[in-house]
Order: sequence, then structure tokens, then C-alpha cells
Amino acid sequence: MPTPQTSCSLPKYLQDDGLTEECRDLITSLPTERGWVADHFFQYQGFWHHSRQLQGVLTCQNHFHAQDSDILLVTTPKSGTTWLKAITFALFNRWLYADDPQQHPLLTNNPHELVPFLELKLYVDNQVPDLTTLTSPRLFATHLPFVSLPTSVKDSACKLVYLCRNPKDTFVSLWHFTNKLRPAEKGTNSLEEVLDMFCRGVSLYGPFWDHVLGYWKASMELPEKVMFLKYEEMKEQPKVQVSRLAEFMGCPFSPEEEKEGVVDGILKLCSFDSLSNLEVNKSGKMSSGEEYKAFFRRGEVGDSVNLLTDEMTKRLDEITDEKLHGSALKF
Ligand code: PAP
Repeated sequence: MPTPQTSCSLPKYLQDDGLTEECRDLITSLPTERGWVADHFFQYQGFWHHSRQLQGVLTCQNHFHAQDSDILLVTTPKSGTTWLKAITFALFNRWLYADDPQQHPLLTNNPHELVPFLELKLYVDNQVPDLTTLTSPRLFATHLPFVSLPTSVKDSACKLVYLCRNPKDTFVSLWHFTNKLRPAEKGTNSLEEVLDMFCRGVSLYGPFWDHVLGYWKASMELPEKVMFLKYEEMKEQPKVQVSRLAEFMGCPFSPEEEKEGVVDGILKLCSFDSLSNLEVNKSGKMSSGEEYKAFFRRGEVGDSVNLLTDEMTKRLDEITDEKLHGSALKF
């Protein structure tokens, strides 16, 4: 059984120094695989996590108390989390900066700072923040699979917005992103090797298909609670999807707002071009060390053709067909 590593050359969020006894004990009993960035992945409740991330999951499960008015953004990694955070933040706060748009927080803050992750930020390192002082509705984000959500999320009336992306582009985006996070001395991950792992379900918060299906089913059973979105649909019909989102979140656009082009304004503010060209996103860093610019690469649908061979594409398509068979979900 591997012992958690303490390498200092890893980004902070992948270091193991702050693990609790509970987490260390748990890790010794969990299935393990080679990680894409850190040395190991551990499988907890059916999904793969790095150890520090797992600590965040446990602390969040133990301490997060959802409120009925909360909105939780849930994504599979690399499916447009940064974009969704920006859009939902802009939607909720659209009245505050209408008179002085230059003061909009999205112009000087990365979306990840404005809508924090539960397990990767608020509850990281076994921190237990006091979130009761935040004004409601509170906006949080997570990559947690449905099965691992804190019980209060399921038991309360809080709403979940789930965003995913076709598995080929998700995989390619993840490959690029994790290569940037790997310590220089480790080099780039072999594409063939990590594709094989992805197909076996061994990826950050994977299996990808189980993650998606968990929320797909929940959105079918509880459409008032879980909204299911795809990155491709957001790209294709941004105005339609953002209007749906505003309605789901309880802040629909008024006819006057529609006329005044408020939706267009939000989409422009949150577009790949606008956000990626802001100074904060070009030169800033997360407190855990990742550069904000790593979250803006190309932002295109179908980008996987630029990296995957026909054989790799076929393999991912076949697995996707097989896994989603009977679910009515298609990518
Ligand atoms: P995360 O899950 O680790 O937070 P996430 O934001 O989902 O990351 O992934 C970044 C992807 O969203 C990148 O995709 P790519 O690698 O295929 O290029 C990134 O380019 C894309 N992205 C970031 N911001 C936007 C945006 N404003 N509009 C559209 N796509 C975006």
C-alpha cells in the first residue's frame, strides 16, 4: 500500500502534508492506481481522487450544511467550470454593477475566486469555514460525483447545476491541463497510457461516464433540483441556455432586460476572449499555485480531432455508446 507522498515540487493542492488520521487510515484501505499528476489516485465511493482532494471530500461531507437557497455548480473537470462560474456569478449579481460595469468583480478576479470549490478550496486541508455569514443565495462549486455529495445537499431544497462535456474534448482538455500541473522533472504523460486509464475510469473524479450518468439520472428524477447542461449546448445556443439557467436559479430575465441586451452583455463579459485577455487571468495564480491562464486554452467544441488518432476516437466513441446505452443521453 503506498504511503501518501510529500513531494514539495507538486502544486500545493496535490501535496499530502495536511492529511488527518481519518484520511490516512481510509487511504490504506482504498484501491489505488497511478495518478496523472500526483503519484497515486485513491478510489473512494467508486471515484478516483488524489489524497489531498480526498481529504477535502471527507471534510466537506462531514461539515458542509446546505441551505435551501444554495446553488451548487457541479462539473466533471474540464467541462467548462470556469465559464459556468463566471456566468452564474454574473447572473446573480447583474443588478449590482449595472450602473458601473467597470467595477464588475469578474474584471479583476478569476471566476474560481468568486465561486469557490467546496472540497478543493473551502474545505481543503481539513479547514471548516463559517459559511453561515455569507449572504444568500450562496453560490458554490464542486466536482463531487452525485453519490458523494454531503447528505444536506440531497436532503435540502438547494439546487444543482450540472455541466458536462463530450468525453473526447474533456479527455483532451484534461490531458493538456494535467501536463501543465506535473512537475517539470516528470515530463508529459503518455497520451496512450492516460487514454487507457481514462477508458478504465481512472481519471480525476472518474469514471467520467459514471459521474455524468449519476447527475443525468438525478436530473430526470428531480428536474426541479438538478439542471443538466452540456458545454456543446452552451456553445451552440448560449442565449437559450443562459436564459434557462437564470430561470432555474430563480432570477429569470425580465422582458425589459431581454430588450436591453442584458443576456448578451453577460455572455460577452464571460466569453473566452474577454476573460482570457484580462490581466488577472493572464498573470494571476490560485493560492494553491495553479496559474489562472491554465484554465483558458482553446475553448472549442471538437478540439479532440487535433490530438486523438482515429483509433483513439473510435475507442472513446465505442465506450461512450456502451456506457450510455439505454440512458437516452447522447454526446
Ligand atoms: P476545471 O474543471 O479544472 O475548473 P474548466 O474550466 O472546466 O476547468 O476547463 C477549462 C476548459 O474550459 C478549457 O477547455 P479546452 O482545454 O478545451 O480549451 C478552457 O479553454 C475552457 N474555457 C475556459 N473559459 C471558457 C469560457 N469563458 N468559455 C468557453 N470555454 C472556456
